Amino acid sequence: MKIGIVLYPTYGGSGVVATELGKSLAKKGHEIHFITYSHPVRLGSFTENIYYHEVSVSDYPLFEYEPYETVLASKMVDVVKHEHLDLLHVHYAIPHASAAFMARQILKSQGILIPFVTTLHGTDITLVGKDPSFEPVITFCLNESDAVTAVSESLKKDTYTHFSTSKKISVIPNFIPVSEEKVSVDQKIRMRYSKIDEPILCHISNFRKVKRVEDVMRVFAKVNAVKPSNLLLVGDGPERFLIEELCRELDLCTRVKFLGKIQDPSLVLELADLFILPSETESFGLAALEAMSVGVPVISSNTGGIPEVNKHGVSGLLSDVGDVDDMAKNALSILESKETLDKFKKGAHKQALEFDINKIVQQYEDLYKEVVSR
Ligand code: GMT
Repeated sequence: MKIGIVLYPTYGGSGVVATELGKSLAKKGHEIHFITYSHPVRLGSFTENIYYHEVSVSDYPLFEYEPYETVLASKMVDVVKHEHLDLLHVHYAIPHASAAFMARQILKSQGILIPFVTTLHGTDITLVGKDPSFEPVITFCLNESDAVTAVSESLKKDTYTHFSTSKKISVIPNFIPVSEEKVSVDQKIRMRYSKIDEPILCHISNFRKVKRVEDVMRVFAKVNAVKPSNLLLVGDGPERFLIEELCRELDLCTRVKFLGKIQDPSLVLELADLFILPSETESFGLAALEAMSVGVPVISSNTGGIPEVNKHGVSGLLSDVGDVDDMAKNALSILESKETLDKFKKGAHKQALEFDINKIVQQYEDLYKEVVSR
């Protein structure tokens, strides 16, 4: 099949999922055309069957805002027409599904039929809770998509709560390549960040408010007070400055390392003993799954789609949002002994296998076939 994938090319989970999906489909022989405004972070260099079409918006002196959606729709029309695509898969309702709708209508007027699949990742749905002015556009996009997927049962439920649509939504969760073999940790590298018997805790995010990185620091402070530990923070974003200040205030700087944005965080995760994800809301929690895939148990909040990924007592432990005391208690209980830690590490890895890339990508392929054959 020839598939156009429209995505946000950034470090965010939706961009990672869309890029890894395209790469995996390309390996299976499909021809993949990424359409977005800059080179997707996880795309890497030349890969067979993969094409990248950049959407560049010129600065129009007359307009205050750049008309990205219009330029994107024009690019989609061009790519579908000249590369003879069978299907468009857009990640996020706005502006990607609305641009896909426009492209589909333009192409229809030229006698070309192109279906589009919309995947909801969360922010487009939760956004409406904050700004209802988007509601009519998103509802319309959901209804007009040839198929809609959501990354968790929780997100599917939220979508029906926020939008008056009866459109069928298929749940296709986030995925990850999971190796059957045990990851062997490079002790030399590990010892640069921790003494031999000290645990390493880790958090990865875009440091948005919704991630509650302050809770990560407070949980870490409580764990470290009982059991000397180390914390690796990966990513960057609006809250980073405040978190660095808090780290100094709590006198934790010798034990906390801010590593910044990292293209492939799996190498950092392999060094860790625990992953902390205390988010306010999370439609899935890809970062937690990435940790679990290398056998790292997860201390998380029990919100949104997280409980569908992190199984309480198996791959980690869950607490109410903001309950840092409970999260610290849970972290210490997992770190209590080598036996308990090993039990959770195995549980995390086993649970990650449920979301192995080979199982999940097949679900997208089946959906594409069904949509194209209609
Ligand atoms: O978490 C973020 O801030 C990034 C965001 C995005 O849109 O890229 O991630 C969302 O999509 C991911 C992939 O489906 C999910 O794993 C994340 O849980 C979801 N983030 C939120 O719901 C806050």
